[in-house]
Amino acid sequence: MTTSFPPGFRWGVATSAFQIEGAIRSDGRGPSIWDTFAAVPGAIAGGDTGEPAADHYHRWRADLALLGDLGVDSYRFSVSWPRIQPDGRRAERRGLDFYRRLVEALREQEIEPFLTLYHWDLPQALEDDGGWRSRDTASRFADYAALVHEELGDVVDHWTTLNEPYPCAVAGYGEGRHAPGAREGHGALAAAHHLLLGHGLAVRAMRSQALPRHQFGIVLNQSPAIPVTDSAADAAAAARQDTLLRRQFTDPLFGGRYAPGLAAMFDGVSDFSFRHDGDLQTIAAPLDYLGVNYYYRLHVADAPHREPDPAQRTVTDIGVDTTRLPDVPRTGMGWPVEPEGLIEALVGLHNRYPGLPPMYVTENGCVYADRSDLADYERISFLSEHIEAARTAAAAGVDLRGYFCWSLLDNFEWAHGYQHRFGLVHVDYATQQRTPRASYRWYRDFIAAQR
Ligand code: IFM
Repeated sequence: MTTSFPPGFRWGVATSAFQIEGAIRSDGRGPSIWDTFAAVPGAIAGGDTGEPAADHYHRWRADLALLGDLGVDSYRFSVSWPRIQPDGRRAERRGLDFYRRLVEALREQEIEPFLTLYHWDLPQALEDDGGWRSRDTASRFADYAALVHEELGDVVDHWTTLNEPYPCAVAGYGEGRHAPGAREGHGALAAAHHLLLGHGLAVRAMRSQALPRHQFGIVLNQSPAIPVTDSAADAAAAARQDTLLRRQFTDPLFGGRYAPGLAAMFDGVSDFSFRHDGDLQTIAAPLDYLGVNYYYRLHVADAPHREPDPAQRTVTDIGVDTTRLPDVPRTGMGWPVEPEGLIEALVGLHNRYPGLPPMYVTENGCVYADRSDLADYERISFLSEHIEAARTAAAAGVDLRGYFCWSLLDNFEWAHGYQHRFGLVHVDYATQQRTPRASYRWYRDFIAAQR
């Protein structure tokens, strides 16, 4: 592999609060939408919940030792909103203190903290008031962001507002596959807008009290959509898929406009009155970085348009069939292994949006087996090929500043529960023993070779 990355390129790993912390009732934490969703029979595979996860809330010092041995210079993690504001409003000192201890210890190890404010764990109290359907949730998010930023701004420089608003909105409020489990079809569009508005309001609030060294960004999942044939119908279906998953977010953030075609995809059933004058300016305020999470491309075929069921409209009413995958290698999730998709994602963004801020690959990783596999050579191949793709994109002119592997530890994989293991480090959930996999040692040696 070619080993030249731009000077100062960051090497890291990523996690998120709900997926690793456990301790869902400790130190005043309030319930989140994922706690509520996990209690719904059948919502999560195996009936799994946010307990025990990797019990990181109690074992974080051991996990920081793993980071130190791995040799990463950066660590991307998220703050649990319901630890900080258990009811979405009142501040909980014990939650703030937990993250201060964590960040100060990272700094002692000379590991740069990349803090994400929202990785899907909305306080249930705010969902009870409408959740991301409600404009007020955007303001609540800005208040929360300002609070965390005020508390930790002396020790954290990299501030990410949202992780992947697409699944929050579409899987959460459109399809019901994720918390809060709402199947409201085009209602997902209002959720997506309010997430973006919350992002913009949060950046504005944090910038008003920021130090010059502070950087603000957002993380988006990017799955380029590829038509399965060269027919005009499949090409149009792929374009619709791209609009829904990517341009719904990137056009307002970096193009200063709402994605054209979004309304048409919903055949006039959608009401855009949730967009207010001035929102676009708030959302499109300049950022210091964009994080890209890349796992796979989507292979898209046109499908017959179904009339929306007024009681239960789902986003599949747009007539896109993503199930006809070509014959390519797949991961244990069934996701096609196509590192070239990472190049397409990064170069595509770079070309589409002049003035785009620098980018990081903020997540990339895989699962291959649901057994406890420590000799995970397939993961090593996957990571190696994707890192090479990142290098190719940087060589092609993309301003790429770093790469974060998903994930440090095995963790709670949302609706899949604990059956899928993304960790460089294996976690025995019964004993909480951590065992580094072959991929951990490979990544450690790879990072060392970059220095
Ligand atoms: O585990 C998730 C993460 O929370 C968000 N990005 C995708 C990962 C793998 O599915």
